[in-house]
Amino acid sequence: MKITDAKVFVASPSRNLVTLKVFTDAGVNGLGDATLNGREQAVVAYLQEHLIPCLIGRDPFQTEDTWQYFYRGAYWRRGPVTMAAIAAIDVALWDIKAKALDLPLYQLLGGKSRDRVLVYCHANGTDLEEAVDDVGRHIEQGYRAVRVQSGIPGLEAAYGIAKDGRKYEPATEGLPQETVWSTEKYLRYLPKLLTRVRDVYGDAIALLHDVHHRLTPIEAARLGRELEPCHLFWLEDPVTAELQEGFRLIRKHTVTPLAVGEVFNSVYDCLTLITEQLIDYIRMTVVHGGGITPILKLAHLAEPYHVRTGFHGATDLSPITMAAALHVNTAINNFGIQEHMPHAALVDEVFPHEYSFRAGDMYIGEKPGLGVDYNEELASRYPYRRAYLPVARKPDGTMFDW
Ligand code: GCO
Ligand code: MG
Repeated sequence: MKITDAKVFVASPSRNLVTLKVFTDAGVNGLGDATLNGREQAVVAYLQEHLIPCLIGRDPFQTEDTWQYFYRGAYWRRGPVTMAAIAAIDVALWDIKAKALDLPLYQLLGGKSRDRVLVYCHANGTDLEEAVDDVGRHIEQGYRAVRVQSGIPGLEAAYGIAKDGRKYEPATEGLPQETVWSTEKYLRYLPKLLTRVRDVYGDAIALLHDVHHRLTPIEAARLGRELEPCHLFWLEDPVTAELQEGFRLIRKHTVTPLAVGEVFNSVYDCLTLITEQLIDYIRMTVVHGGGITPILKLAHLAEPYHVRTGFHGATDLSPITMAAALHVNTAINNFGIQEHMPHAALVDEVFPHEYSFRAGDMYIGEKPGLGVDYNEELASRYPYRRAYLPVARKPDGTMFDW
């Protein structure tokens, strides 16, 4: 079998999504997600100008060699743009291989290790009461694991909070939205929020919270310690993670479980975190981590260190990435949890898929390949619109981490 062509589609069916379709001489096609929120066109150019010309004529079954060709074979390597582009190709090739063999993808990754995949949802509110109520609404929908975010008293905008009854979507058109962040206000408020949620809903629900990279290690250590009575499933991205050694300090002071990695794009970003058991859950996912080939290796590396997976699953990861993640989650032993932020109905229409949600779990289905299609005609009615993620500043104007 030979690859004959590859096309990149950029569409905005309620949000920007970049999709790669790879064609073969056997008539089997594969799909890959290449979306990098707020930087979409950089990945498009990387694919069209630099990778696709080298892809034509290759054997789609050689997933390992093709991955190494684009990663190891490149002098300038790593980084989110490069790795999202390589991921799109890798996933499309796995899709082709599984379709050609007439098997659901998970069968090629180790077969079934579980029947269903536990997911967590996002509950949020502009204040404590709203957030507490929203947790209840999600429990009613069947979720057994809930991430809670809330507006912070004294701050106008906070990460993860929906406005005007709409679903939360951080990227907006126009120039980047400027938000103000205060660590002091956040640290004073957060334990009250999570203590309240735990009191209202009891012990049976898994509770999660995303700090979104905004604390220093010692601040994160304080927060983790104060949250210990709440028995969180995890505290996510407590600090920016360029400095892996920073986690030693957090770990020394708290037993609150830690999750990190949605912005990672290489195993080297988390080698210390894993081998020194400084985290409990690794969140690097298929699209930003370079594809199924490296994510599978990462999961296997993490297994003996008691680190489980908790892949990123926000709406900027298309249904192709969700399906790929579910296949990996189904096959590996050290699966922990999967993030589930439902896509808009229009996105689900553009990407008809076999996976489904029931009573707090996702089910992957048995269709050959990934089990996702792409409705090109429908997508073409929604052209790309430039959008940016917000930026954050401290109250005195100093640039900060969003
Ligand atoms: C999460 C993430 C997202 C990111 C978003 C950026 O835990 O789901 O933090 O909400 O902010 O994916 O594009
Ligand atoms: Mg996050």
